[in-house]
Amino acid sequence: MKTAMRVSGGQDRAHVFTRAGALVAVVADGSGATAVGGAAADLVLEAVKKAPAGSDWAALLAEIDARLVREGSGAQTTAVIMAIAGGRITGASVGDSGAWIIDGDSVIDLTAAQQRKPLLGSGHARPVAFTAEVAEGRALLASDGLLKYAAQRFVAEAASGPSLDGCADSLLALPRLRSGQLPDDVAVILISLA
Ligand SMILES: [Mn+2]
Repeated sequence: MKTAMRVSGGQDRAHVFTRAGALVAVVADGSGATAVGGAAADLVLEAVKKAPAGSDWAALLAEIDARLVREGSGAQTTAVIMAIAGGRITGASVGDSGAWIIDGDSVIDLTAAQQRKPLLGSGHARPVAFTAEVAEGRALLASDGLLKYAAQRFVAEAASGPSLDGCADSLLALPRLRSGQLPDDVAVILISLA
């Protein structure tokens, strides 16, 4: 499976890797003071990298929530994890980062049932798992810097071009203001499912 990833900076993080035949993708958007929020997002990435490919992702997010509380920095973060293996998608999320399946005009928000608050690090996060069959099209993981500031149909259109890298560039450009500034940091991973 081909992938493309873009991260504008700040406290947003993204990582995608393959292990034991599974593709695993994760986006985290840290909250609070930059260094602290970024560290919380980094912790999510490190935990996902260490987890077995077939992990219970919601349970892993609950563990991360507890671990952030134990560390006592006050750091909080969103997280969305997606694993693709054997024709199935499994994942889990907390916060307002999202995961979509885009196939032409059809958009399925796998994270529609997620709990936007409280975040990981609150000690009260409620991770919600999702599953789907792999079909045609593309999977998108993104922080709210994209999903909150660009209309769904424009995101779907930008994600559907012929070149995955071109699509990732287009997605990063979507929320950009006329001044050239981004209203929020953006992390995006695009995965070709075909
Ligand atoms: Mn954000």
